[in-house]
Amino acid sequence: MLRVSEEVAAALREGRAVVALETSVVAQGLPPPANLQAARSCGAAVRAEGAVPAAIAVLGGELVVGASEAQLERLADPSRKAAKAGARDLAALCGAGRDAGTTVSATCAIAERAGIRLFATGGIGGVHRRVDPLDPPDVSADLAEIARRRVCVVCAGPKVILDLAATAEMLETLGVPLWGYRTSQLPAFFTEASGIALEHRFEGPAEVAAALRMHWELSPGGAVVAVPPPSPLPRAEIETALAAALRAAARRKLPGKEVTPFLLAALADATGGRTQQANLELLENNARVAAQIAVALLSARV
Ligand code: PSU
Ligand code: MN
Repeated sequence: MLRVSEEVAAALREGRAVVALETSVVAQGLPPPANLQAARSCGAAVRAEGAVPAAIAVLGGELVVGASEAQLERLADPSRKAAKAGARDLAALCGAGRDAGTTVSATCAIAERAGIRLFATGGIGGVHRRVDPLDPPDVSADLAEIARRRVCVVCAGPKVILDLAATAEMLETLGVPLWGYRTSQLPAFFTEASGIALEHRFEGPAEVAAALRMHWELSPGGAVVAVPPPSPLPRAEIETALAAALRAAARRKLPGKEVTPFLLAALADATGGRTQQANLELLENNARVAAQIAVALLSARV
């Protein structure tokens, strides 16, 4: 059912370290040329740590694991209008022969199926803030999917556009471990730490790998490793820009899937592109940490 690249298939067969990468960040999360740049720098960061990157995407109705440079270029081209795939969209998009970037939820589903245990992204989706209390609740499918897939998601916490405290609570409800990587506070994507305390902190890849091994003896589900961003932006400035962006999003009555890309683009505009630069840096950093954990995990079967 999966179209696995030769390189990724060989790595999995030989028991080498593999890191899944999502492509909604390429197709929807970042504009060109940053989107392709992000895909390339994450792939290179994974390789530099001795692991094999596996960019996951839907291309021409196939579930691709290990997208090529040409395939990434195709997803990064806005004129080709790739869809945004959550896990529940995969079967329909394949039936229709479409191209799509995979969100965290879709990437988790496909990575698990491929037997890939580590997955790096920027910031996970979560519980959205509500501007108008009459708006319907908007909770990213990422959370429920992480909960049911045997995948470790390495990220810089939930995206700062979200209700961070509610997202952390929801992960608790779903039984998803939320581990700080060299931090005791929940990171908040490209801003300074959230102030939300994390109960469990790890100092290096070997410790995370040992905890993952144990977790997967106890539970079939996923875990979240939250890594502070390398160049965080000041919280107050981002919150001010975000308040305006949230009001603009509410006025436009955007359909659910368009909310996250709209807010990220609005923050990039409001900060003269600084959020975008910080986003690129944290994506690459997360890819590096995920690769280190994937390598550390090789010393035991999971
Ligand atoms: N990380 C980024 N930028 C992004 C995303 C993650 O740095 O754009 C994507 C992920 O694919 C995530 C999705 O799954 O945004 C969440 O979208 P939503 O809130 O609509 O579920
Ligand atoms: Mn949503």
